[in-house]
Amino acid sequence: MEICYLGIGSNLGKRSKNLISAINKIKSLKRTKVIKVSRFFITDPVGGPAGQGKFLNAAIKVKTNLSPLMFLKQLKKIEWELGRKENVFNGPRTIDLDILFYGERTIKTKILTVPHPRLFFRNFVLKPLAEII
Ligand code: PH2
Ligand code: MG
Ligand code: MG
Repeated sequence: MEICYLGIGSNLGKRSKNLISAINKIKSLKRTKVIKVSRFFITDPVGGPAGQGKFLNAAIKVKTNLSPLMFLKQLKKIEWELGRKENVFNGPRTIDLDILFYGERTIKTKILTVPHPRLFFRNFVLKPLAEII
């Protein structure tokens, strides 16, 4: 099993409900265990269109036997199930699930880059991550 860290965020709809539902769905993924969940942080939006609402952000630690691309596919499915339709870059979203680290691997494909390429510039990721790492 590989240890992975995920960043999660929401700034549309019931933000804490969205985070909790996403975490529960991740808990019920096969070959995957949620080990730690950070507190939920209210954060100012970074980038994206002006005037979007504040985010609720958290980080979670999981163990998984799913391959990185299979894991990504499952996370995208959860985003979709929770009603994510928005596609504006850095824009408002009901739920965003990002793979920050997947074990010690570095991955660079069209659909997945790990470690997450913007993680190191984003306090809304680093703060919750620091709490659980
Ligand atoms: N996600 C983004 C862009 N900006 N800002 C905050 N505060 N929190 C986020 O999760 C966030 C963001 C793109 O995924
Ligand atoms: Mg993101
Ligand atoms: Mg994302």
